[in-house]
Order: sequence, then C-alpha cells, then structure tokens
Amino acid sequence: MKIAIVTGITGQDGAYLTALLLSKGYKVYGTYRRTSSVSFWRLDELGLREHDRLELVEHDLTDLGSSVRLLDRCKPDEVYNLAAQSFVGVSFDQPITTAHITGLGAVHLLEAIRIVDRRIRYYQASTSEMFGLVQQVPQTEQTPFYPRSPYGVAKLYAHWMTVNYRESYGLFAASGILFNHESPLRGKEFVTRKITSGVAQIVHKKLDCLELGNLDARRDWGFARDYVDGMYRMLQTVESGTYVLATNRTETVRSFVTMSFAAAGIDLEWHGAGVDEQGRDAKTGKVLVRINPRFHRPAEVDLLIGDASHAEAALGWKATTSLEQLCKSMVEADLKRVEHGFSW
Ligand code: NDP
Ligand code: GDR
Repeated sequence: MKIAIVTGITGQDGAYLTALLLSKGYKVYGTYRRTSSVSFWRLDELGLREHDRLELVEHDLTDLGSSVRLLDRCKPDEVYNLAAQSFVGVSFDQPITTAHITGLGAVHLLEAIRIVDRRIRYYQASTSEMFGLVQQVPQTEQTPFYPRSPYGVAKLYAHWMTVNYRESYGLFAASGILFNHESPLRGKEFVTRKITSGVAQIVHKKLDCLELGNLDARRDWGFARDYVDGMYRMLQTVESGTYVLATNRTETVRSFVTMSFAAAGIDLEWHGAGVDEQGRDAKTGKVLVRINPRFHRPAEVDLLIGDASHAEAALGWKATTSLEQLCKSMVEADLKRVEHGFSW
C-alpha cells in the first residue's frame, strides 16, 4: 500500500486531495497544527473523518525536528506540502509569520526528506501569485516572476528551494504553479466564497449588503477537485518538474459577483465608479454590493490567466469544470448552509 503525507489537511485542497488518495488505495497521514480547537469540518463534509486508512497527526511546520520525526514515523512514499499561511491579504500584516510557514516550512520538509529518505517524492504547492505584476499573458512555466505580496515572495522562495533540492540532491521534488481554484469548501476569507456566502445570506435576509475591495482584479478560477488531481499526477511521472495548472480563462471579481447573484435568481446592475461603485438589485434598486477600501491591498495582482499546455502534454491534465458550474455549485452549497444554520 502506498503511503502519503498531506500537510494542511484541514484546508480546502487537503480535503479534496485526501479524498482522491484514499480512493486510489493510499494510506494517508494528514497533518494539522496544534490549536485549542482544531476543526475538521471539510473532512466531515466529504465523509472522510472516520476513514480507516486516514490518520490525523499533529505536526509543527516551523520545527525541523517535528518534520524529521513525522517522516521517520510515517515512512511515506509521497509528501504533499499544502500547509501555508495562504491568505494574501493577511501576509501584508504578518510578513514574518508568512515567511516562516509559507517559505521556510517547505524547506523543513525538504531537509527532512534529505535527512530521512531521499526516495520520498515531494509536492510543493506553488502559486500564480509568484507571477504578480503582469510580465506576459498567458502565464506559463517560462514567465518571469514578480511577486506583489509577502505571501507571493515567501512562495517564490519555497518554489526555488524545491527546484534547488531537485537539482542539488536529486530529490523528486515537483512544484505545481496553481492558479486560483475554488469550491464549496473554500475558506470564507477568499473572495469567491465571501461572495457566494454573502449572496446566500442576502437571500435569507441575514445580511443587507456585501462589502468588497477591488472589483477589477482578474483571476483564472478553476475547481479545486480538478487541481488536486493535477498534484497527484505530478508525483507519478518519471522525473520531477514544474507545472502550471490553470483554465486559460480570466474574469473580473465584478463578473463573479454578477454570476453569483444570477445563480440565486437576482439580476444585479452596476452603478457608479471607483469607491462609489455599487451593485443594485435590478428589480428593487436596493444596494446589495458596495466598496469598502479596507479590502484593498497595498499592492495588487491585476491579471492572472494561465496556460496549462505543458501539464496537458506531460500529465494528461486539463481543467474540466466551467466557471459557471463552479459558481452555481458554490452558491447552492451556501444557500443550503445558511438555510440549515451552519456557520462555515
Ligand atoms: P487553505 O487556506 O484552505 O488551507 C491552508 C492549510 O494550511 C490549512 O490546513 C491550515 O491549517 C494550514 N496552515 C495554516 N497555517 C499553518 C501553520 N502555521 N502551521 C501548519 N499549518 C498551517 O488553502 P488551500 O487548501 O486553498 O491551498 C493549499 C495550498 O495551496 C496552500 O499552500 C496555498 O497557499 C496553495 N495554493 C492555493 C491556491 C488556491 O487557489 N486555493 C492556488 C495556489 C496555491 P488551519 O486549518 O489550522 O488554519
Ligand atoms: P488571491 O485570492 O489573493 O488571488 O489568492 P482572493 O480570493 O483573496 O483575492 C482574489 C482577488 O479578489 C480581490 N478582492 C477581494 N479579495 C478578498 N479576499 N476579499 C475581498 O473583499 C475582495 N475584494 C476584492 C483581491 O484584491 C484579489 O485581487 C488566492 C489564495 O488561495 C492563495 O493562497 C493562492 O496562492 C492564490 O489564490 C492563487
């Protein structure tokens, strides 16, 4: 039986990747950090919590000894490093914490592999945030990096360390440069889920108006379940490499808002510009969306659109879910959650 470690199992991708690996017969060790109240709601939603091939293990990503002991004890074939301080907005307020977890955390695992067993295959969760300021579109594995946030910079460090351990010590170390991927299990701090849960609360009269930041940012949004399949494929090849996963379609935050209200049967009209821009219900004229500058970032990534041709050719991977399907599934899930009084 193959053995995998998934760090960050309590997150969106951790839950979907665990589901995939269990379906393929793996034994999965999922790591979580110690807190006074750990939440496994995503594993519960997927019905995985009590799976007999899943073991949840406490692990501190900032402690090398913790990573060495983890590998020594679990003896994995594959390590998927998904744990990170993953919220770009927070990284501006907590740049050092972000560097420790998102940047150095990866190196602790790479070092642990180097010490414990160099045959262990490693996946690094890299990101389109590393492209940052637009250099060329669509972005590919060859596009120059220019990160625009402490998160992007920390991830770029981890990416280059992954490449360096591959080249220096011959480790099988893959780096997946994944563009934004969303799902009903997305955290509510990220814009898509903030929007779909906001729409659901507005429909159920628990919220009057959704407050957002930059509506002009463009993102290449895919479905998380498709993307974890790409991660898995990256560790099944003969040699490790770097791969972009993306849909090759970009939309503004504004159009995701319009799409989300439409999925709940509300026709939204836009009025005004800049911080005075508002989204109003076309029937009643009620303001349902307004701008709050609090959600603007000190430096923004304006445009992301990825070209995943390399992943398609080398891994047989392709995004399969349209943004309309994805958005609808998120709105429907949030409508149900609000209806049943669930808070996540
Ligand atoms: P989530 O924010 O949903 O999950 C992040 C995970 O990291 C959680 O399990 C979280 O644990 C854990 N974590 C946070 N801080 C720490 C810490 N100090 N020590 C240990 N674990 C910690 O992210 P996603 O699932 O969406 O993303 C998975 C990975 O992929 C991340 O590394 C992210 O940066 C990267 N990525 C994500 C993309 C996306 O669009 N989703 C795109 C490209 C890259 P806890 O529950 O305790 O907070
Ligand atoms: P991102 O995702 O920064 O791309 O990082 P997020 O959903 O947070 O922001 C996307 C864009 O929406 C704009 N925006 C807002 N964002 C949030 N969170 N809240 C708002 O109210 C709001 N209003 C407008 C943002 O400015 C931005 O332009 C995600 C994370 O999953 C990273 O971990 C991952 O690496 C990248 O995607 C790829």
